[in-house]
Amino acid sequence: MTFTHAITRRPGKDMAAGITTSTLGPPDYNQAMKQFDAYIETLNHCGLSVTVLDPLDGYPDAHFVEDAAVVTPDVAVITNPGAVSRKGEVPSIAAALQHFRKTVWVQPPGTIDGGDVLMVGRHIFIGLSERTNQNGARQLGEAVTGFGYTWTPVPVAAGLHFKSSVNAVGDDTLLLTRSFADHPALAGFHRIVISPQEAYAGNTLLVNDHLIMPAGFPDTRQKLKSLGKPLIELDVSEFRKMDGGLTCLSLRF
Ligand code: CIR
Repeated sequence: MTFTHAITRRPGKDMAAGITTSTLGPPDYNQAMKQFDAYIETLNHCGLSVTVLDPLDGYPDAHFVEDAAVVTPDVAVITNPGAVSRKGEVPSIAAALQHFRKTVWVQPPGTIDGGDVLMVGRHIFIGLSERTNQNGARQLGEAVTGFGYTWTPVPVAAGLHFKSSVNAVGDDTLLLTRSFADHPALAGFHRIVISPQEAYAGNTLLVNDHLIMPAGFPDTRQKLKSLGKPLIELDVSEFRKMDGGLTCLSLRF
């Protein structure tokens, strides 16, 4: 899929108040801003026109915009995020997306975070996690099947979201952690399995045939180099401290 646009949001000064399970310590705001600017520059370099929203007061996780919507070429599905503290992020993302797509809203009791949704061609894997429930997955599935998409729910036993561990790095190639390596739903793909000590590198982003990976994972870097695509490493250490990474910092479409 070729992307032309991205929506992002600058981190707020209160970013350290977001949800995290990490023990890496609090993020440094100034460092995070530098990393965010480099991320925007990289998306521009990959050919995207990037909308940068202002921080959203009172929502310290709001720069993880990916969780608030799922954007397909035909429709933008506005999510009902699984974390109560994040539900108020959704209206401003819907407002930004309505310039580009018709919007459909996931209704309670369905919950879904965009981080659980992986689109590979016209198939969508939907992780069932602490944030995404069966009802939310079904609502997303129903919103896109009319446009020729199929979908599969996949239980997420490890990591925050499905895409914390599994991402597409080519049309038929997935980069994944060992816990998903033998999952029957993923068996039809060529699979690149990440070594356990580099699990965070599973959050690698494919944008217009460029691979953007987190810096500091030499073994995964070597494996990805064999795909022959331009490979860009970005330091996202401050976002990692808040359980975030490369995919969650933008909506691409
Ligand atoms: C959260 O726990 O919701 C945020 N601190 C991190 C969200 C990361 N989102 C993503 O990977 N899609």
